[in-house]
Amino acid sequence: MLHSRYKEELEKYEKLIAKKNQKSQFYNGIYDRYENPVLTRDHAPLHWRYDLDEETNPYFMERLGINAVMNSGAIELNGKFYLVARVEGNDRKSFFAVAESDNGIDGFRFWDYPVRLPDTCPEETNVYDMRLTKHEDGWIYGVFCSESKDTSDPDLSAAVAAAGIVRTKDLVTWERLDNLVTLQSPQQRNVVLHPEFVDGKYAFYTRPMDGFIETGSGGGIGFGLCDDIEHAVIGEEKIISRRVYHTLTEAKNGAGAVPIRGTKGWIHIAHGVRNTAAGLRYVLYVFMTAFEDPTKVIAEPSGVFLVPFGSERVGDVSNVVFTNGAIARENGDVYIYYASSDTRMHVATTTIDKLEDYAMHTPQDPHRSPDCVKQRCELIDRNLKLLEQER
Ligand code: M1P
Repeated sequence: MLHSRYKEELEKYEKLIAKKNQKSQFYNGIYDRYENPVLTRDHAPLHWRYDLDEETNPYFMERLGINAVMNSGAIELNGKFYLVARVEGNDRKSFFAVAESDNGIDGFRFWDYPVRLPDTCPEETNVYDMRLTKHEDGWIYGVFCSESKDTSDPDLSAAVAAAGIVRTKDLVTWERLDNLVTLQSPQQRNVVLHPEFVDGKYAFYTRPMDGFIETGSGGGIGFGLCDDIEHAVIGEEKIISRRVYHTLTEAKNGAGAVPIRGTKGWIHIAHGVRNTAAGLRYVLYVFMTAFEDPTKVIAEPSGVFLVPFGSERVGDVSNVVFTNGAIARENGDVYIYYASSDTRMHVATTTIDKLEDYAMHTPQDPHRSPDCVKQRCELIDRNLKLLEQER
């Protein structure tokens, strides 16, 4: 028999899903932030978490709790907004689940069942952070981190990260392809498939790593081509967004959302990591690459694009923002989905025009304090002159 407590909890749940979201007071001219997260662990349906039967669950306890809902791939299909979220159970294992909304800023509701990925890798322990690419070959690809225990290392935390690849036409049925092989790099995370063929080949943004956590000799975000997506092998990886001393990418960086086709080039929203006394701090940054050569950086605005803000700063892994999905609509609107502190999902909205203006007209990092002061004084000079004229 259905537990008597179910109705009460369902009312709370439906109230959460129906809660309207609105732009917050935050202003920087680049994007708008919103008051509420778009997905949290409380968005996980009750029937994923509770045994609803009074007989087998007399205290109406959560039997399979959800700990966090975060790093989500994003796609628009037939006018609807879909997030393929990383849902983390109380057991620390992540899985993927599709949440759907009519407007992209509120009303996200998970489908009844999580994604059931074909189980083709017996050694795989965890999967997370899927990037969804609507490829010009007609498929929707999901590229995600496939994590396994490193059995060659007695350290209990030693693991191996690889890029898993799946494809679908409808987000319901998924075909698993071979994991990506990168001949130059022992491990990979934050791999993103470019939406178009480059020189007739599939193109990936990679993040070469020596180990599971440390990128080591991996110099930044790489780029490589492969002939066969079903058995993807990349020979050469060329670093296109390099880690730089005393910048936000000093410790690591990684590709984020699938690059957005702008009017002047590809717009990349990536993450950068630096080490601090409080641990690693993850922020977002932007760069642009050329249409004719996606390995050529054409705009590198200095500094952070989006940082953990206010309550976003606290969570399971505090001081983190991370994106692996954005939706660019035909009318030029852009919805950037980002997780805060590995705990919940938010949206920030902007436009392709604004992103390009930001990328092209934010000055570059001069890399030294005296030059930064010079850069700022030039801005102040121009502004004070203008204010004087207007007086
Ligand atoms: O905990 C922060 C993020 O850490 C990893 O990112 P990276 O590989 O750049 O260190 C990812 O595991 C990501 O899921 C997580 O949000």
